[in-house]
Amino acid sequence: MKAATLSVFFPALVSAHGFVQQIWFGNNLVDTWNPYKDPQKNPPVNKITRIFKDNGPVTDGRFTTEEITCNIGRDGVNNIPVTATAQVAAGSLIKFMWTDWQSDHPGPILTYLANCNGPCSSFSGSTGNVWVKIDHAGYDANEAVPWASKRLPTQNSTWEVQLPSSIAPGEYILRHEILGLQRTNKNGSLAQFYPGCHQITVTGSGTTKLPEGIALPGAYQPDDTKSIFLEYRDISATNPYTPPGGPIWGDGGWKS
Ligand SMILES: *[C@@H]1O[C@H](CO)[C@@H](O)[C@H](O)[C@H]1NC(C)=O
Ligand SMILES: *[C@@H]1O[C@H](CO)[C@@H](O)[C@H](O)[C@H]1NC(C)=O
Ligand SMILES: [Cu+2]
Repeated sequence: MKAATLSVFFPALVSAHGFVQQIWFGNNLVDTWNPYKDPQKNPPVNKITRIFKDNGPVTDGRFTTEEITCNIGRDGVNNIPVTATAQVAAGSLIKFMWTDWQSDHPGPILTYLANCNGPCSSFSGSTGNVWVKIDHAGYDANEAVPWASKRLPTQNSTWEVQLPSSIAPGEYILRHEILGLQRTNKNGSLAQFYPGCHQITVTGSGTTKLPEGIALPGAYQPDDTKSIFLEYRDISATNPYTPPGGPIWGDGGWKS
């Protein structure tokens, strides 16, 4: 009874799902799209985050569609560009502040950049190999809590990523995502992707262009038993995990 009442008022806190509610861009804290507060606002808010409908995941049957690009939109309309961007210097430390993240979602945390090649307000991101991974963490046996997403509750639901310092100024989408593997065992249960797209204007004097990356939708496939459909309890120091989306790129080029 009490839990049901609470869930009406605090859906993000009670449910075992989540989204990024604020981001530190260097010393600048920016509120991102809140699907429980922002739709009601009048006049409408203009946040840096492409609108998504709730704190739930993009699951099987959906993650091969454009819903994976920037999460599931409202009223069946996906991946609509916004006009706002957050200004951030190349090389800055970015801190993604998730809603209170429950520890029952073992899996990787992934962050990508796409160059909007002009204003992000006229760039989709749903086609082409435009997504370049700049950070990922999966299962690290050297950590006290090996799964990246299970470490979130131990660090105030915060995840830090360094922007490459060599990238050319301009508008980019910063796409940050958790994949929950708790139900992706061999019996065909559900993968849970929690992506979000945040539009940024990178400043600085860098000259490096992003290389070719991966396509979303496209790179995540239902026959992927290496990174998406597996029994997470089988992963260990001797049976390592490979996050989906390929290698990481940054200053100095491609890394593992
Ligand atoms: C922890 O996260 C909350 C919510 O995002 C934030 O308000 C608070 O400042 C954070 N605390 C620290 C120490 O970073
Ligand atoms: C998968 O299904 C089989 C047959 O129903 C069952 O024996 C097995 O325990 C299940 N495995 C998992 C990981 O749930
Ligand atoms: Cu969940």
